[in-house]
Amino acid sequence: MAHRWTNDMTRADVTPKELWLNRRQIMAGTAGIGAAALAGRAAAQDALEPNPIEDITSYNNFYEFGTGKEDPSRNADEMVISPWSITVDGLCDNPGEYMLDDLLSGLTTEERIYRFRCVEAWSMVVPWNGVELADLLAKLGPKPEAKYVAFETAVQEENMPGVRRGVIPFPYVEGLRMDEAMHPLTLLATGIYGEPMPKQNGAPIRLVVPWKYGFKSIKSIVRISFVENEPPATWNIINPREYGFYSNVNPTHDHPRWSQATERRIGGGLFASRQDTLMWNGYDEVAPLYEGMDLDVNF
Ligand SMILES: Nc1nc2c(c(=O)[nH]1)N[C@H]1C(S)=C(S)[C@@H](COP(=O)(O)O)O[C@H]1N2
Ligand SMILES: [Mo]
Repeated sequence: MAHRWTNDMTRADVTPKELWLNRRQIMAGTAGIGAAALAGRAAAQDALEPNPIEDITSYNNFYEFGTGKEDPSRNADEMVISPWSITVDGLCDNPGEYMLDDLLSGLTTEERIYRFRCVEAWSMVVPWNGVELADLLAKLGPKPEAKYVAFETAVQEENMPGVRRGVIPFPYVEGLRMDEAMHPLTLLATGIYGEPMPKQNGAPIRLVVPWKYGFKSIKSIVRISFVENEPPATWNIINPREYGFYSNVNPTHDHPRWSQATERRIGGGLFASRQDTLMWNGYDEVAPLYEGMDLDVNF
């Protein structure tokens, strides 16, 4: 276990399911090109190369702790994460206030290396561990009328300088359509590199939706609600013209103020250069969820 997440991890070190997921990512990103061309293609080359933990924990967005990329690593230490309870409410069979451990008991822990793409056009590769959101939702028993799942972040005013300054409206809220929430790629992550989730990354539990821009991946979750109608989402409330509810990674739909065609991979080294952004962030298997939708309207 100690060596599982070293940076020179080989294919032999990853679980079969993960290997399968990552192989599909690579194939999705390189359809139709040969081995030689593949070697020259950064997006495919780095698909399995996670960023070092130092990158992942020092360049963050977590506005509860300030708007600067270094504010979360500087300020998140004050957040109290134990005990942690989550309120489950709305259209489900098992609402209630649960201690985090009880909520997760019996669920299988997964290890997944995912590309992570921020709407600001930077990206990383992060080795998450956590549970499939689908497994938890199944345990909570969604009623047929539940069409969406809504999430809410903790507000600890005394421990969160960004909340005290009111840099954006809090609590931070997000939501997914039920089929997005049930997709096997969608994780509730409880750690990185096999260690408990660092506070600046959303301890003790945060969402990870790898085909959507980073802001959909809400941190430090204290409420999960099953609802009938599209729930509010923080960036969509702040600026609906720039941030839609779906927020699927889409290189052909530019943000009004900048291009989404390329991205800058955070971190030094060989792959730090700009690279093409892939449709669905490379996770083509989600395309059927949006069949028949106009992605320039439902952006
Ligand atoms: N509660 C909360 N969740 C949040 C944010 C935030 O400000 N508050 N920022 C989002 C944005 S914009 C991004 S890019 C990711 C960053 O996750 P990371 O710091 O783990 O890279 O968290 C998302 N989740
Ligand atoms: Mo972001």
